Amino acid sequence: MVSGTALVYDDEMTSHKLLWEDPICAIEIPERLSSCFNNLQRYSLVERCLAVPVREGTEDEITLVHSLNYLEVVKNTQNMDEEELHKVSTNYDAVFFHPTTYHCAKLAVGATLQLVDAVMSGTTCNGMALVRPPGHHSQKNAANGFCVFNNVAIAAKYAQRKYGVQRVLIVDWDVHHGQGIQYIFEEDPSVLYFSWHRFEHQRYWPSLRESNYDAVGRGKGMGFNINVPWNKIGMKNSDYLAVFLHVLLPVAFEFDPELVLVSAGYDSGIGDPEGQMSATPECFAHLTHFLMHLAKGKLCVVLEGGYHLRSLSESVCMTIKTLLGDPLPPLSGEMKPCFSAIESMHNVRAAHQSYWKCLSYEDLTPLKNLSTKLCQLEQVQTGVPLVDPQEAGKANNDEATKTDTFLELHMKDILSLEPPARTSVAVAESNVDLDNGDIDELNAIVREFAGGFVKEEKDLNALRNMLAILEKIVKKKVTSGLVVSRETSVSSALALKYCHNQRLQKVLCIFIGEMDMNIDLDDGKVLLINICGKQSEQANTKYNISLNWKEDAEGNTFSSVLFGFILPVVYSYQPDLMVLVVGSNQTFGTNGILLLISLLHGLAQSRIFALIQDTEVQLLEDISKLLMGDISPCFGTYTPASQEKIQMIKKLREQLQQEWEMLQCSVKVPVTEK
Ligand code: X5A
Ligand code: ZN
Repeated sequence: MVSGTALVYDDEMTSHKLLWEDPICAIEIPERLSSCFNNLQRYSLVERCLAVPVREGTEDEITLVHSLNYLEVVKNTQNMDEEELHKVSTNYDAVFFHPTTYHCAKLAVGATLQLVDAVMSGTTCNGMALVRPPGHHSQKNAANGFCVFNNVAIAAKYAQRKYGVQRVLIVDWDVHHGQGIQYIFEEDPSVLYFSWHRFEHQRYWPSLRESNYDAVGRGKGMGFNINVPWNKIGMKNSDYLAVFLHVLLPVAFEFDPELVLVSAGYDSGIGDPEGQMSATPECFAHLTHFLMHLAKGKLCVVLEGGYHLRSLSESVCMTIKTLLGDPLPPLSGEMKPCFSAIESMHNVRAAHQSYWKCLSYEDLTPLKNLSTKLCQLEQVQTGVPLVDPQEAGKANNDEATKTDTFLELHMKDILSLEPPARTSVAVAESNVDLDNGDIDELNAIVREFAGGFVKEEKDLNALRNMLAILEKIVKKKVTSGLVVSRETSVSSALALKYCHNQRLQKVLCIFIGEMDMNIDLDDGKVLLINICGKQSEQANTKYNISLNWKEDAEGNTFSSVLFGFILPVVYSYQPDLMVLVVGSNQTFGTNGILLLISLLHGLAQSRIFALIQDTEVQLLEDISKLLMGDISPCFGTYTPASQEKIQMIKKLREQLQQEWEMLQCSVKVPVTEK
């Protein structure tokens, strides 16, 4: 298995800087890079990565995307004086040149390609390149928006040429639209480009018609360009998560890329003066974690924007920690997308439903009257007071300091939750170390709740050992545990009872297979999701959900139910502990179970207690390897789910989206408006 994380960085890229007064470009400063690196050092993350040296990108590499003519223009800036540099800069929108810009821009390209080489050659599994100047706005013939050469676009073409990669996914989580990348791959179905961006009905820079959701690509590339416009500022963790679950991930799993590149701008994070969004650093850990499940983990993250130094550098650290395999802090904030985000998702899903099987059968019509459009009209009518630029500058400064203070505390909070050593694996027959006092307590629970089942000393021993493992998780001595059971229904009921006695507030129990026992649900303290091949007679309720799912023999259809239903529900619930049971007659398939467990690592600080039926020998081996981090994810080839399955997910979403709000991804349009 390939492991390890590459870090590509060189402080030479800090020499490119703005030499004159320009309020628009003033935020793209060298400290953006150095503060990221310093913070990585503070968290001792640098030494955990493989240091990969930078190099200059060659002319052949740069012209994979840019014209020779434009390359010459940039090259000529090397020997210019300030006046000439200023003059060339004014030929472009929001760009500055410095005598070292050409060199730095070549290093930014080369650093990105070094990262692609490390990952594609199998030297490391994933990695990040910290580069300046950024790339995603630059175009064949033009610099734009602080960007000179399009690092990520060049990397995609390079990987295709050098390694024969067929499909590349580019995820652009920068708060600006990477129109440069869109233009370059618009007609190319081999590169899927996804971008979310502040849009505000085209009022926000770069204010392009083609940044809207209906720009889906052209010619053969139709369906391979996904734009999610944000029509409001203040988007938060749950809005970003919802778009990943309901738009990007289902499509990305269907696309099945062989390499994932991230245009990683952190101006979409809290405190950024450009983005004005509210996503906190751990949100980027979750976004990264999701993407690590594609392309056999081949993930290259490349810095783009990000202008609040503290927010930027904390978010970069969260990204790299996640690439290294550290457990994820829980995602903070209310788990409910805002209405404007739901409208955006609705429209993107509508625009793409004819291109992607995972979105077909949705029967969505794009919304014409967006709620935010009305708001803006009202604002115009009532006359919004004009802001004095000096006052606005002060307000911005206050905001930035407020975010500094907030992040100082917030990072301490979320990182103090770091779980202990990883996994304790035990089979039921083995003896587990117990403190003397605990034995009596555990014996008592077993007698009380499973007395009828215990026929021999062996059974008693097995259940007691199971509880001992569970206890280690509850008392935070280990992160996860695995137990083999002869009778999963009895064991899981007992385990849940134990959790209840321990006063755990929220336990998620996912039971895969046939459950032949009623688990007594204490309202809200347990959320039970039963996945089995049989239709349940009982109607679904908020805390007791039954999913009838039979995985097809070949391929995987489970990603649709994972992203479309299970994860939204589970993220809405935010459990403290997860109990995963694999009983007999499971119909979810090994790959489905492995992907589920792997994705659940983003919740409950990775605390997973797995209970496996003793007949499932192969699964037992795979799950224990997965829990110990010994296998890299590979979840079988995507097979589109049947119409019945997608209709079922849609129905479940409609049924439960008032209770579990992360399920919301479309707007009910009154019949009169259709
Ligand atoms: C890379 C990046 C932003 C340019 C903003 C110009 N560019 N107003 O974030
Ligand atoms: Zn940006």
